[in-house]
Amino acid sequence: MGKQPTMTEGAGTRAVTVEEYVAARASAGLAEVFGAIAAAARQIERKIRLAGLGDIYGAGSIYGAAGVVNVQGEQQQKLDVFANDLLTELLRGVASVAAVVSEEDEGPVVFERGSGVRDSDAEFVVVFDPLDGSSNIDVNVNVGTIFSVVRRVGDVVASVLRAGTEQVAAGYVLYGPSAVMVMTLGEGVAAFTLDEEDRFVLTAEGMTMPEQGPYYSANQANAASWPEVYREFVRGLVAGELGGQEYGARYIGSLVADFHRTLLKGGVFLYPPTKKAPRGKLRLLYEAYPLAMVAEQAGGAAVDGEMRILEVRAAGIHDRTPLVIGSRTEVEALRKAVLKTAEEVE
Ligand code: FBP
Repeated sequence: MGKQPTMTEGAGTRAVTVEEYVAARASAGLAEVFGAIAAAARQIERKIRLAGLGDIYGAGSIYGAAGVVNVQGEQQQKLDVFANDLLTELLRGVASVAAVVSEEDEGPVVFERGSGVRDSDAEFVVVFDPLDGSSNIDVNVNVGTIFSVVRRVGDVVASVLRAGTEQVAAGYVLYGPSAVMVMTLGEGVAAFTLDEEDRFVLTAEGMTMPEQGPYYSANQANAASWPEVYREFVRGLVAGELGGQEYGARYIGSLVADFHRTLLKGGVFLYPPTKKAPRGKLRLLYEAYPLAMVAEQAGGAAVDGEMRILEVRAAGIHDRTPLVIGSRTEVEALRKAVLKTAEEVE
């Protein structure tokens, strides 16, 4: 994980916050965006950490369904709604943000800027999955927030429906034993850990994903409904056919947690097309694009089976995609196998 980066100031050194890190490398407007995401993440982390106590302190449980079905047709969890409302409100307070697009909302939430804020100031659109891994919220397993920042070019929807290569920043916050924000501005990957003073401080820089890793991660209960090439790929991994590497299986069922392990340890996470979800289950704009940018910036790769995820164009803000992401060796091997199968079919 590398040396603990600090900022030398006078005689002493002190930790670098994510806001300072971004301000030193990008615009003040983007640093404010990260400030709002960090502020939301602090409150979400606290809510999740104390969630089990709700009943005891009579606050009522924050666990469970909110009784509303979201645009995905999923039962919204109370924590989904809490995280979504919080991120939206904190980003509304940032002048450089024109609008947000969330997994939980049908369409973009466009912020009406009062007088004194020029339209051009609102240069960003922030796209996010406020709480990823909903099925794990109530069982105290790691969940996360995933975010992507794009430049607004005229219409908000047109701005976010451009290729993933147009992202100016991306990342996620993992709410685990410690809360960690992993992000990229397009020049490498850095991690920030929530400290006792409630700040996200820099704990790793220039993070790289191993070229090949010891784990594959997939919901194998779906394997019978995967295209044959994916079943054959996993069989080959387990049989040690990819350069003799031995593989163990790991699947948490929270994308952020499964990706974070893959970033640190290497290997591959895959959510192939299934009979139930022939276009994949995971969402392109606020799950695949941001994680693909982090993966590539760390020397890894991400494809939809055939294409580089960052070059896939979305037709709608809630588009889904197959996702194969992780170390370059495994992802390239899978892509080659899928392309070969496609050629044979032609
Ligand atoms: P949301 O919780 O944000 O809807 O995310 C989808 C997700 O929970 C991912 O975090 C995870 O990788 C996947 O779905 C798990 O799906 P499954 O239960 O089909 O394995």
